[in-house]
Amino acid sequence: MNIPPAAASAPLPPENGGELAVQPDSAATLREAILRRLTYSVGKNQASASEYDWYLAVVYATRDRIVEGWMASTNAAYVHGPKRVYYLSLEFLIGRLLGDALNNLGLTEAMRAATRELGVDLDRLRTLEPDAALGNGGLGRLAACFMESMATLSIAAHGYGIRYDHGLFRQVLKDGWQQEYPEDWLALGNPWEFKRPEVCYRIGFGGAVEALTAPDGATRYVWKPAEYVEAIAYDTPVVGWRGAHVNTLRLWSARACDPLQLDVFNAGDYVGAVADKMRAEAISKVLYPSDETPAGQELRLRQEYFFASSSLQDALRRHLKQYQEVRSLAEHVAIQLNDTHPAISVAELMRLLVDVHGIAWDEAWKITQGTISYTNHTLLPEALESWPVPLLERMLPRQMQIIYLINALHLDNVRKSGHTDARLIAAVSMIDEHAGRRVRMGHLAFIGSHKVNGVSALHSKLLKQTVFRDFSTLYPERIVNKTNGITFRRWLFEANPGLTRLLADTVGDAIYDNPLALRGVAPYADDAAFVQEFAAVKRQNKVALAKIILERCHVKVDPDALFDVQIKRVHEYKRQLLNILETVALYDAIRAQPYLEWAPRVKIFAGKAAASYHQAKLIIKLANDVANVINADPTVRGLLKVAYLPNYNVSLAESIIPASDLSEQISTAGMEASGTGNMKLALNGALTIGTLDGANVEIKEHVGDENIFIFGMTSEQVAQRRGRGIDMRETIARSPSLGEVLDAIGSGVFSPDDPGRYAGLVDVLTQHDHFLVCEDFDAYYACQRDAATKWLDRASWWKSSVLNTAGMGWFSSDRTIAEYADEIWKTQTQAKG
Ligand code: NBG
Repeated sequence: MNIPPAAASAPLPPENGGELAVQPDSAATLREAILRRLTYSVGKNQASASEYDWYLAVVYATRDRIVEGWMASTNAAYVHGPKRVYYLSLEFLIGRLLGDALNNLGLTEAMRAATRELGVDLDRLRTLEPDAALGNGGLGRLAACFMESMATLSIAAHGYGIRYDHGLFRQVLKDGWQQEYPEDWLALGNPWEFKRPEVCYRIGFGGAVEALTAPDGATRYVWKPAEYVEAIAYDTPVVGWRGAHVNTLRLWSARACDPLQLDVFNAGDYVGAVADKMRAEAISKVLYPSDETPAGQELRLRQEYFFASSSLQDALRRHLKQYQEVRSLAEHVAIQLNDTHPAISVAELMRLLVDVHGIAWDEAWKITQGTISYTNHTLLPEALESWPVPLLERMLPRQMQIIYLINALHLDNVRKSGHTDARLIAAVSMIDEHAGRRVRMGHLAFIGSHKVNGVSALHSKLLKQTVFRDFSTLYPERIVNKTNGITFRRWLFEANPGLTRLLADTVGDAIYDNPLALRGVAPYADDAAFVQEFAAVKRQNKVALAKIILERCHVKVDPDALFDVQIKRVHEYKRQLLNILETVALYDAIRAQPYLEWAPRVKIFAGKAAASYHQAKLIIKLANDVANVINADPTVRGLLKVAYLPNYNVSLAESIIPASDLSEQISTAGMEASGTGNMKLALNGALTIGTLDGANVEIKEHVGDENIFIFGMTSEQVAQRRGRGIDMRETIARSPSLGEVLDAIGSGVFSPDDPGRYAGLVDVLTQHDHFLVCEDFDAYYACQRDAATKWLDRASWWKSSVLNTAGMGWFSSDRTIAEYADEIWKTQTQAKG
């Protein structure tokens, strides 16, 4: 085969769109490769090939270039024995892979040329790839960024998750109401993955535990599950920057052990014959929605155990193959639990070590704690998982026994260390006795880990003060911080090739490998020629987004207006409502004082609400109702437009982010663990308007106080304000503008078809404003006016915009991963290239 190995000893030329060096023969080689794949893998010739056939041929040709590097990386891990990292995550929000793969292999331009010669357009083909939406939001996207950074840093890592048949739902806005439709990313197959039917584990559920006495008098516990499901592996190679290292994302699909019950089928009950199969395979059918009601919880727990057990069995198998014994696991393996979803791993690893591999309890516990670490992603009480004890007892009886024993030993230790206070003991127990007995998965993950981390400095501090306060007293060294990051390959190089080119032309190619090199752009913030080009790139991106807005929202927007964006999951704590109220207040002000110099503004929203989250869906409807009224009002004279882009996903984010001027990060302080959209937007030159929450605090430190708009209560003030009650009548009485806005919304100005639609919503804001929208309103409104003033002084705006891009290098996920590697996993990273 004349395919060059992906592993490059010399750095490949930078490849980021535009006029980049293309090896004259590489386009020709690629063209041949595409044609070969079109013939032999797709089974078509040029004359009969559809666009999708071409897409497949291009993916296969690209994938071929990854595979040899993949094998080399996989073999190297067996030969050199670096510590392996297993990243266990129930979500991977990958988006599209073709752009990523080409970019990281340095083949974008060669492929563009090759496809052009074949009469097809690469950019068009890229849009045919469905978004792999195996996640709900930031947590899943973080896992995807981390996979790419781990490959870039040549860490021998595997991602483990579930291959959901249906990822996050497709959002349609019907008359402004969110409707959910199943997403079908696998409908046309998935050319990136390799099915590994031989990698198959039997996962048990239910049944009973038998205690057997061995000849030496020791007791052994044998779990006899009532039911088994098979976990089948599907592997996707993840190529790092410059193709130097390739890791594996292994996703599990559930399969019934028996395809059907033949006797039932032969008796004529065709549906009954496949009932067991349906039940088994339901495990990997759909991504579990976040913020969901208790319904379907049992299935969720089955998902968690299914993927935790198969991943651990697989990791142990690999370890045994390499080292022939399991005792050295903690020395060679680090397992990272992405939130509590995989927390049952603590009990399962103990079961595998003790029951299956015959390791004594105490040693097994040392191994488990030495291997596992856990990342917490939220302080929201409703998102802290716990499972009813009876459910665990029924579904996972042996694991429940193990949890009880872990808990008993843990509480013994607490007492022995002199803490006998009943409140503390109850607080650190793994069993919550309050509302029916429940197992606290966060506690289990904490106890089973050697390190626990939060995802921004503020979040980690609050973790120590709130959710894990008592644990933090008992184990002061355990909680550490790892501020999130984003992969610049996707969120700068691929999403914004124009800006990338300008940055590289200005400060050199170092930016491709060293994100901190972006600092070199800072001196150009006052350079008129540079700023003009910087602004021109932004404008071009805004023209492209304006086209998308016109197509999808039927709203015409002016690319020279300020693009003010809030793109994220819709949740009350993220306060899209605050943004909508400000929009209405601005609308009123523009009409009341038309003679003032208003900064023309487009408010852009995108985001999905959990299907069962009625309040969030009502907020989406309100944004759309407000948009309809404002967009249709001639007295506004185009000074304000509102657009709600439907079906927010990774690919849409890649179009919106490079075109944004102002980034809304306005959560109630103390509630957003980190945020990562805030980083993507600032990197692309958007100025943040935000509260001192999550990573906003650190963004402020890196871009400078002059270049960010901070408003509102701090997390301490939020706690104090809530302590005084959350009835806002007095607050509203003090703010005439807010009062008017609430009256207008509550009385149906924006919903003439149903004037009472928002009365309840306004009542909640007035009397039970848990997220303190009203309390922060005036500060937010004033801060928005500051932003508008700055926008009108364009030189000042662009200066801040450039300084945002220049200051964001630290937020590369390479930095985050290097910190995990050094301080938590104790594994080596390798320089890129
Ligand atoms: C989310 C937080 C975000 C954070 C991401 C990634 C969950 C449970 N948490 O603020 O809300 O950026 O995790 O850490 O989805």
